[in-house]
Amino acid sequence: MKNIVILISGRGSNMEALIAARDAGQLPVNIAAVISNRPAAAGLETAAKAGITAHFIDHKAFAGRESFDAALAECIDGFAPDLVVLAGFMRILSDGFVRHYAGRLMNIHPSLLPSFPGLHTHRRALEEGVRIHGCTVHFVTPTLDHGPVIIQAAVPVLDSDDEATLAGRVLRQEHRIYPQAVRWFAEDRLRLDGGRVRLAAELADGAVLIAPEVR
Ligand code: NHR
Ligand code: GAR
Repeated sequence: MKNIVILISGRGSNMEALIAARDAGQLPVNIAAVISNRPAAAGLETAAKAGITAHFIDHKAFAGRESFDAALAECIDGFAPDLVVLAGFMRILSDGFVRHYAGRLMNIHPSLLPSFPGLHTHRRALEEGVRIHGCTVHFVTPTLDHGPVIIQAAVPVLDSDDEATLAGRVLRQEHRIYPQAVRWFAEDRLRLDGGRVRLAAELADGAVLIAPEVR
């Protein structure tokens, strides 16, 4: 079974969705650790209560991004993860960090990329007057919010929406698509093909079928 490490900064509801999928037998991964860059992240307590190793590495205790990223990578690598999952992680990561985890670093972003990379996506979607908004799971590359797309979900934008109602509608979809994307990774079904993600057909469980001879 593959090992994953989840990085959070706050509430951790996407992390909870992954834990719930695992508990329901729908996500065959070992959640080796949850790490936050914010000591006060509510998700740390949620993880600990679920029996998952929970650490924080306070980015404010470091002189710069490179030294924080080095400490973060050292902590992550102690768990030997096959996949690192950014779940509401709010620090931009340096090129060196991203290259170290190339092909095994995923993020969920609260917009339909390539629209609205960066922060405050729901506010910006409302300001632009778009009628369709959503969320994206992608592999992380050094260019912020531009890596290969794994799965997206779309939601309508209603006239009655404010930032909070729109964020809530998107978040419910995040909780569906993130476990799905991580499950595909766990099943070894994601392939990169010239910057595009391909999904392999469901594989048999590795057994060799020995059929009776046909006479
Ligand atoms: N790092 C790289 N190199 N590439 C990506 O695609 C990344 C990444 C790090 C995080 C998540 C991303 C999102 O989904 C993510 C993707 C933080 C910021 C940001 O501006 C932007 C995008 C994302 C995460 N952070 C501020 C910073 O200075 C801090 C903001 C805060 O602490 O509230 O790092 O949206
Ligand atoms: C989620 O909506 C996630 O997509 C977004 O923050 C929220 C975290 O919620 N991520 C970013 O904005 C990354 N910059 P959660 O902590 O409850 O999962």
